[in-house]
Amino acid sequence: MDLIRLRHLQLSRRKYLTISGISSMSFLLGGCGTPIFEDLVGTLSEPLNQKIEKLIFSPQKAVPEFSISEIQPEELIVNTFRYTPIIDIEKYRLIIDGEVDHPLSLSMAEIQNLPLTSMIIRHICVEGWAAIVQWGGIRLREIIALAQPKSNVRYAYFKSADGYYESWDIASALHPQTLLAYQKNGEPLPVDNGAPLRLASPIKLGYKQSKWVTQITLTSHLTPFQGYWEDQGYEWFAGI
Ligand SMILES: Nc1nc2c(c(=O)[nH]1)N[C@H]1C(S)=C(S)[C@@H](COP(=O)(O)O)O[C@H]1N2
Ligand SMILES: [Mo]
Repeated sequence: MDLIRLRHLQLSRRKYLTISGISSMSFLLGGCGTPIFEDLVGTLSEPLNQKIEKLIFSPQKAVPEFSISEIQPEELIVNTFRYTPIIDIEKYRLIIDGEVDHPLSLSMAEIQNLPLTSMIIRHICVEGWAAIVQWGGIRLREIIALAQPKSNVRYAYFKSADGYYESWDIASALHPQTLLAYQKNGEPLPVDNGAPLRLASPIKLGYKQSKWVTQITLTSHLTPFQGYWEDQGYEWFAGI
């Protein structure tokens, strides 16, 4: 009886999350006739709230990186648990919403206009393999800063086009080596590795690094849905 009730609550919660995701998305897409990139540049000059600003500018320990000769192109195993989604790049938008002053809806062209950061790090999967990979993309902290998060934001939720979902602590999301990557080993990111946009970071295990990210929601609280693997018993923080 209790178990069934819990399951039911989880299901209705899941339904609610989906619906609220869709309605906030149509709000974003429908709400503005002005060129988004001009809006974006406008927000760059606005001050960030002090708490988030402190996290972004406080010296976070950089993880040592590898050299180009150490890249292991054959070692990165495609690890997809559901299916590889088909994404129309012309229609693709990255949504950034939640407890923010400037919700965003960005095309890949707008994202690729932002500064490119490249890093060579080790990807570690709990299934017992690792690979040294070069990732190129935009620092997640720069996108988060553009959205102007409110000072009570503590978590970032990531929704993926294959139904995968993840949540991260905000400090890890704001780490300078946490990227939204669209390049792998100097080439455009292959679809199997998460194109158009995936998370890449040397401070988290492989399952935290969502592929095919479509939505980032900044919140002050964790929901009962913490991540695709976490909800099946994997550790939430999953730091390296
Ligand atoms: N959307 C999505 N992201 C995902 C996964 C997935 O199945 N779906 N698998 C995760 C796991 S366990 C790992 S190890 C890495 C694998 O990335 P790769 O397929 O590019 O090697 O993606 C992570 N991100
Ligand atoms: Mo993994």
